[in-house]
Amino acid sequence: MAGDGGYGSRSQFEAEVRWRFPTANEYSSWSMTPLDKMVGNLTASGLHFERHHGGIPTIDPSTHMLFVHGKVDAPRKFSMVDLKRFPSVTRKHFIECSGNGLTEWNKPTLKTVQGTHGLLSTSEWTGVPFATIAREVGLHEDGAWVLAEGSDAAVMTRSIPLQKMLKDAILAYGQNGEAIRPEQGYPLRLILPGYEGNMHIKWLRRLEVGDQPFMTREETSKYTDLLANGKARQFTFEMEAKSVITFPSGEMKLPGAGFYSITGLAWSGRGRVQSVDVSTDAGKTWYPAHLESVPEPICTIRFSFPWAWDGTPAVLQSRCTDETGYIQPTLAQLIAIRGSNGPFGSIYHLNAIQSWGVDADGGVTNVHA
Ligand SMILES: Nc1nc2c(c(=O)[nH]1)N[C@H]1C(S)=C(S)[C@@H](COP(=O)(O)O)O[C@H]1N2
Ligand SMILES: [Mo]
Repeated sequence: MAGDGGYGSRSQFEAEVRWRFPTANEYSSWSMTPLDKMVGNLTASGLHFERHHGGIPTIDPSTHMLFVHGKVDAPRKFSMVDLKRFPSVTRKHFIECSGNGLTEWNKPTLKTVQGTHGLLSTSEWTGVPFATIAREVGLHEDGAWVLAEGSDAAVMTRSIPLQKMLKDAILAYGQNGEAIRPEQGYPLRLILPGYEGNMHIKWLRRLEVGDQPFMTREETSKYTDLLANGKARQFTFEMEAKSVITFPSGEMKLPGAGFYSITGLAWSGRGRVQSVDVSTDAGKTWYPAHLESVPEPICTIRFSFPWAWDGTPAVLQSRCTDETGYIQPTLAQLIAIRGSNGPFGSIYHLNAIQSWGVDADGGVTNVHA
């Protein structure tokens, strides 16, 4: 199959694929990255997780337009050719769906790390900073929010603080050195470093500058966080620091006592990962893990930790601290603030410490510890 030239594919011996979470129909779907099979911290484009509210539109880039209007001096339509004439930036950032782990609030539910954490992926994104386009159209002084709209059947829309848009938002057309994949928003998507996944509007067709949030479906009926006191928190933008051990993880089997290199991923929507600690006794003692590359802002990093397993039951955990000093909470600490899932509980933004139980026979399972 492999030949000279053309568009390459991976080895016939490499078979890992995304796992599609069962949903009522194919138009609203989640497919999760096989984090347990990955090396390094970047995600191959073909394994980047997918979250679609209304399927994947087929968009011809030669006719696609981005309309920028509202509180601006010169409303304008930009073609893809127009956008590519501006200087670009290239940055590695993770995207995490705020629903990542939503099954795990009450009891350990999904069996593998692909299920518990696979709505997380990292790509290198290339595109035009929104700040460049803002200078081009001229912002009114009373502009404070930007509505971003996708051209899929769901017409996904979110309100974004203008300050954030000007700080680091990218109108991205590139992913890992080539055009963004259709699943990721071809030909144009918004990248909002560190903000919850649903705000990174795919198939981006419209940006409207306003003086207040637009109160769309995704920020009133969806994507609010019901707190323990019964009040809902709106606009939880930043994804807090989080980490997970990917080896060993759920459904794996260790062949016997001896040396293992525990490894996993850590990330924070607020900046760089500062350090990662690992525990093999359910959080009683913590040891610093080794970071396998230089931390980049709002990007995953791989960590590792040498472990001599004595063959007795163990509970493995990792804990991320980011550059703001924030420490990833335990599930109990998080639930104390947020309440538990159910009629008065939480769905989104589960960033608690994950526990993997290792049995005496080497079997690894998802546990709450
Ligand atoms: N237009 C549009 N943008 C969208 C979505 C969508 O359904 N339509 N899904 C959002 C959600 S909920 C997430 S988590 C991310 C997922 O990005 P990915 O599919 O590239 O991983 O895209 C966001 N952007
Ligand atoms: Mo999402």
